[in-house]
Amino acid sequence: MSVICLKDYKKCGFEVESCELYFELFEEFVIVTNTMEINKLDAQEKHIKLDSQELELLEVYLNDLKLNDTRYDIQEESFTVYNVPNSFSLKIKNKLYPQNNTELEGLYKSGSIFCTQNEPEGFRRITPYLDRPDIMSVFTTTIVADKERYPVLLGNGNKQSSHDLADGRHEVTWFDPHPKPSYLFAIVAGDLGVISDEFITASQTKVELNIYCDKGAESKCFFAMKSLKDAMIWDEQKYGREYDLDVYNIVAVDSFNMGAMENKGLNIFNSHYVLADEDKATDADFMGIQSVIAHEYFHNWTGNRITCCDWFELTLKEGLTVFRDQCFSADLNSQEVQRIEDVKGLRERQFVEDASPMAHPIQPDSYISINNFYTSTVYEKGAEVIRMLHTLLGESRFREAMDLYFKTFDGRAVRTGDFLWAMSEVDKEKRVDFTQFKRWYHQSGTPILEVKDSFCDGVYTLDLKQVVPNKVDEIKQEPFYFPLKVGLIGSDGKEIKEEMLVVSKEEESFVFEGLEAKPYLSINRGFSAPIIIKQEKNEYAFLMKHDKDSFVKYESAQSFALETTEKLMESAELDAEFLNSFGYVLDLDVELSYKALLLELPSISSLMQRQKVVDFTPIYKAKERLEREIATEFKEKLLDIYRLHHKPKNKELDTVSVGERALKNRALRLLSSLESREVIDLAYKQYQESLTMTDRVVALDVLENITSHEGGLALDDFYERYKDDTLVMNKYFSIIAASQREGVLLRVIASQDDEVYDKRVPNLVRSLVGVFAKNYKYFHAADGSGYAFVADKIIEIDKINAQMASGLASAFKIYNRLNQNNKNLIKKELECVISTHSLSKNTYEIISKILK
Ligand code: HT7
Ligand code: ZN
Repeated sequence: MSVICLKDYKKCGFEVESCELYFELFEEFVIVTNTMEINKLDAQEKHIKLDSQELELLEVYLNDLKLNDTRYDIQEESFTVYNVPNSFSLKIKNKLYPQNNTELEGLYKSGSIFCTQNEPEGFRRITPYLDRPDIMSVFTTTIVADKERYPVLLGNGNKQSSHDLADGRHEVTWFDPHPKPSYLFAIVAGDLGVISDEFITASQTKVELNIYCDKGAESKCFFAMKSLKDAMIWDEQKYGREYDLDVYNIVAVDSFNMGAMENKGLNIFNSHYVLADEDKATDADFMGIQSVIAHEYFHNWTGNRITCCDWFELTLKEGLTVFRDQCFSADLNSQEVQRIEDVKGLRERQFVEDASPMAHPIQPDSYISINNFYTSTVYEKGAEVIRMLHTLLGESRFREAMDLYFKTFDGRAVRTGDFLWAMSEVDKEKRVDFTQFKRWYHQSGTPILEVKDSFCDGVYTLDLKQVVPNKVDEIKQEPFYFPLKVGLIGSDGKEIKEEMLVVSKEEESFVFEGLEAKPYLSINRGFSAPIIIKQEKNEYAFLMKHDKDSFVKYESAQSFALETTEKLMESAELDAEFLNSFGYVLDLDVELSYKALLLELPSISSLMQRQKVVDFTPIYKAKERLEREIATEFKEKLLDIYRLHHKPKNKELDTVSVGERALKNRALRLLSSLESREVIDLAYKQYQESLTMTDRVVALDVLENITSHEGGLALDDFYERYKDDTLVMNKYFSIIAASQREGVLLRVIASQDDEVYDKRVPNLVRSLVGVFAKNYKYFHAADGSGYAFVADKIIEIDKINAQMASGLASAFKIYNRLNQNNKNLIKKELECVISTHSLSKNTYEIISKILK
């Protein structure tokens, strides 16, 4: 398999001045005619080699002259035209079969809707092209189709013309004035429902807003529309960025490989991130919609107007846009909850990736399939790196730098180095050593900061040691440069001071003078750096009570629970101080969603990450024991919380209502470990009487895990109610696949035969097989049955959709951390997968890295 390397980048010898595309859509095939005006930039170039994949070529014209096949050559991944002049018009006609396209890249069909997905390399499956992000061109798109079947025909940019043709067909032409790379190209054709609205920009331009969906689902699009308008205002106010076309179209489709795609003026979304109403979407689903709608909108500036020079620069647009969407969600909802949720996500996904053979820097230096690099590292760690710059520079300098970035690079394909240049230009006080800071872009792994402190004669000293892991290939890495927000708190609980330290050396000390007594240390406030803190002595109980920093308060509760669970793995004694602190939090008067987070016990994944050799059985046992002890000790308090906040008829989405549901459901989950009749009744009643999907799904999940009788009744009821709604059925399959009850694998296997299940729909595969692969108890079963099942699925799905298959394969990335028995079992399965005939390069890349 060929490896693409960062160091091999070469500027293209040609530019595409304009690209006119003509799509003739039929039921059995599609004819694409692509007319490009091309200029040579490098006189040495004799032939033009375009990217092309699985295309059936019909005709080729150079400057209107039809070429015979001696003038061009079509290979597996390219199409070359020989001896081209300095400037020329190249017209290529080819044929596609979108109805057979199960990879969901290029032009494909989601149900009866024609749609496209071109990032990163889908465009070459539509027409031969210089399919790389630094080739930016002006596109005109005409779509011709049967008017009755496809009344809606959409393209990028603004609608230019439309008219009816003979035989019941019609054509629509779209023109996008903004030069763009091919990965942002899109078309959609279908018989779609729509909701429309408008937005007046700060400079008083009217923008038409449309959200298209399957007919009948229109009423589920209003929250997405509200989120879009919120995002448009936010980007104007926060970054001075206005929208730049007459229309902004969003289309929701069911078959989609990822969350959504920021095609210029024509976003295409996984329907999961558009459609929602209170009866069928959870509070978390609503938050997901708000954040993904905003993310794609923000890409219009950070991604589309300024794009990436090559795919090694992916984090330039993704890390920055995730940072922007995180700040947006924090501004609209709760700063403290958003920060904690973001850090939780980072640790569950990115820290695990960083500790695995798949670890890579946010700017990788090589890849086999770029599709494998849409990772948590590039996205979430990338966002943390931007956040550190924001912290180091401060809000107003950061904004100044962003303005400079937009002004300097608008309309260009650039590199992270260009972004860092803009940041450094505003750093008048020279706060940041950018040379060292750049290591975050090129080094992988999560640094550990070992912290020791001492107090003598009024001086408090912090001794810090950075332990930087080696790269996957054992190459030594250098210390990082990062902001470390610390607070010192007096024994009376009063804040003494807060400071932002800048850490840059392998070992360094910071002193704080003039103190009366040794203070309590609150470290990495707000999670100012994406690192792991290791302290000799921890003051969790004190910090849970007195720290004003909402993140460190949460962190202390988590760490206390982690250590308590670990102690339970070795002894029968439960730490009484932990129970006291937990009781203290139960009585806290803070925002309810935040309180629900403070009461959350550590996940299996976070416990697993701390073990040298992972053994899931003791982890599960200790966690279950801790839950039971807490529920027994605080049964009455938890019941009081439950009763106080259980409002089954309330469907509102305001902060208090969402917080009440989060908190009372936390109480219910904790109580469920008692497996008592009282709790079963409570959960069953909640399942039956609640009007929100949040409450219904939590109750169903609780019942599924503690009682086969009521669990079975509720699950059957859920199935009957929602079997016609695929989005809700994803939740049904996930609950089965994540269940801790025995016999899960057999139920997962049986679910594949359910008439709702379809292995060609990524959401369904992720909900069933993907969720099962995260069910540590059964995926890692000692008899190897979980591994064998998932490995079989990888082989099967790889033939349908390589991106989906490689996503499943990454579930095996904790291979090197497991005990020898599990390792042997995995090895056997993965060796079988990797030897499969014509395995995709996506899956090959992941498995070969794991087995290395
Ligand atoms: N920029 C997009 C990344 C993407 C994608 C989206 C949908 C289907 C396949 C895809 N491949 C890459 C999504 C984003 O980050 O906004
Ligand atoms: Zn993105």
